[in-house]
Parts: sequence; C-alpha cells; structure tokens
Amino acid sequence: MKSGFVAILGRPNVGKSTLLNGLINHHVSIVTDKSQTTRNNIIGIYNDEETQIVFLDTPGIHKPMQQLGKEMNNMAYSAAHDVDVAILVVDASKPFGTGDTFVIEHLDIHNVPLIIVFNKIDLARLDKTEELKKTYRAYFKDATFIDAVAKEGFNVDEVIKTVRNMLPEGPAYYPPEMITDKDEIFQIKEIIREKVLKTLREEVPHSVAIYMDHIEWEKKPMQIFASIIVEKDSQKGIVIGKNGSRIKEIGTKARMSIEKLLNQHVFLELQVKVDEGWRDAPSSLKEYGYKYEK
Ligand SMILES: Nc1nc2c(ncn2[C@@H]2O[C@H](COP(=O)(O)OP(=O)(O)OP(=O)(O)O)[C@@H](O)[C@H]2O)c(=O)[nH]1
Ligand SMILES: [Mg+2]
Repeated sequence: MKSGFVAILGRPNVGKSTLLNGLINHHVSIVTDKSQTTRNNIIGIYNDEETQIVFLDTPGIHKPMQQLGKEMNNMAYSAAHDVDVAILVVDASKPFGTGDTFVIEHLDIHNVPLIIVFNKIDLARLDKTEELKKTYRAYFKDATFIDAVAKEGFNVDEVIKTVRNMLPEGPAYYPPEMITDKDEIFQIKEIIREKVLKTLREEVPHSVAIYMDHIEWEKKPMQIFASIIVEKDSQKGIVIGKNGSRIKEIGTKARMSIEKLLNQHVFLELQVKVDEGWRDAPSSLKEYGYKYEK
C-alpha cells in the first residue's frame, strides 16, 4: 500500500480548500470568495484499495497585518514540514506578483517532491498561464505542473494519480472511515463562520470568530448556542442587521447546513459579542483556536 502526508499550500483565495474537498470528495473545509477563509490546518483523508493520502489544507499565506495572520502563516509554514509531497496551488488567472514571491520566500518546499497546481484555468488566458509557468519553473525546476479547475473537479483525479506516484510504501495512518481530524464542534463553528463570510462584505468578515457557548447533544432537537465575535461595537450592528434580519439569515443558513452535517434537526441560537481587538490578543486567539502551537 502507498500512503503519506501531503500539504496543500499557497496564497489566499487560490482554491486550496476547494481542491481539498474535491480530492477527498467531501466538504470538510469551508470555501468562500473572501481571502483568508481557512484559518487552521485541516486534514482530509483520501482512501482507495491501495492508497491512503492524508491531505492538509492550510491557511493562505499572506503579509500579516495582525497576530491572527502571523499565527495562520505559521500553521501553513509548519504544514510544509515532514510531508511526503507538497502541493502549491497558484491562481493561473492572476499575474505573478509580490504575493507569490512572499510565498516562495517564506515557504520551505525546496527539498520535497512538489506539484504546482495552476488552478482556475477556466478564468485564465493560455499565453498568460504559459508566462506564469515559466516564472515558476525558474524557481522550481523539478516540480510537476498540473492545470486544474478545482471548482469543477477538472484534473482533480490527475492530482491524485501524480501524488500516488510520489508516495512511498507505507501503512494506513487513519481508519478508512475517517475523513477529517476535526470534531463536530469545529465543523459547526466553521459552518457558522462560512455563512457569516458569505453574508457580509469587505472588512467585517476578517474580524469575525465563532465561539461555542453551549451544546445540548441529547435534547430533541439538539440545542446549539454560539456567539459571533466581532472586534468593534460598530461591527455588531452590521452583523445583526436591520431588525435582526442579517443574523436571522445567517442563523437559518447555518442551521440548514448543520442539520445536513449531523443528519438531524437542530435548534441554533446565535448572539453577537464584541471582543475588542481580539486578532491581536494572544489569550483570545487561543480561546478561538487560532494560536499556532508547535
Ligand atoms: N473560477 C474558478 N473559481 C474557483 C476555482 N477553484 C476555486 N474557485 C473559487 O475561488 C474562491 C476561493 O476558493 P477557496 O477554496 O476558498 O480558496 P482558498 O485557497 O482555500 O482560500 P483561503 O482559505 O482564503 O486561503 C471560491 O469562490 C471558489 O469557488 C476554479 O478552478 N475556477
Ligand atoms: Mg481555504
């Protein structure tokens, strides 16, 4: 059997989480059109008769403005260590820029088998992509290049095939029924955050964290009480909306997705709380699960 660990790395919003979900055929990592959606390393496991691939989705590497960003980058940097294969995802529709050099300079992927996935080729111009590939080839002369449209599943099987050929013989590290390392509480919080990100615009989403106040698993329907944490008083009103309309919309959408995840009816109550400047406060970062720990 072939098995191993594979990190999925790259700038924010290039399609890493979309690719992970496609590779393992499960929605384990949230996807939105906002940059810096993923804030933790998230394992997704692929299994077939002769292979187990443990993929690691990671936060998008970016120039950090707050401590939260530094923690996220550190998670991504650490994911690149001790893997059998690294996948660098690139947005093929964007020209090479400082964000790309930032990733290349900060990421230690020169001594590991590397696949570069040129994603979003549905939005790219062929000649521009060729130019981009030349630039990446100059940095990584031995990397395997794959074009993809992760959103449509195009060439996702090619990524699996290529990874499999790079993996050593090894045992299954996880039981075959396991698809992710994250528990239900993590997944519920992520679903709520996904709905917040999808409902709100611009700056507010980056200031949001979800805190699980209380769950009553045994009650019918199951009761979930969670808080949407924002950084400033002014953001509280934005999340709540006129007459509570926005938080109601977030709550309804989140409840429906949580019910799908848990396969049962749930009662979800959301409230909004202010935690001034939490993205730079070590204790808050720890509380919300964003502190990078070695
Ligand atoms: N057109 C197009 N859009 C895509 C493709 N793959 C992903 N997207 C979209 O790109 C956006 C970002 O996707 P994500 O998977 O969240 O990107 P990410 O790299 O995980 O982003 P972060 O978690 O912020 O680092 C979403 O709106 C996706 O639907 C693709 O192949 N083509
Ligand atoms: Mg992501």
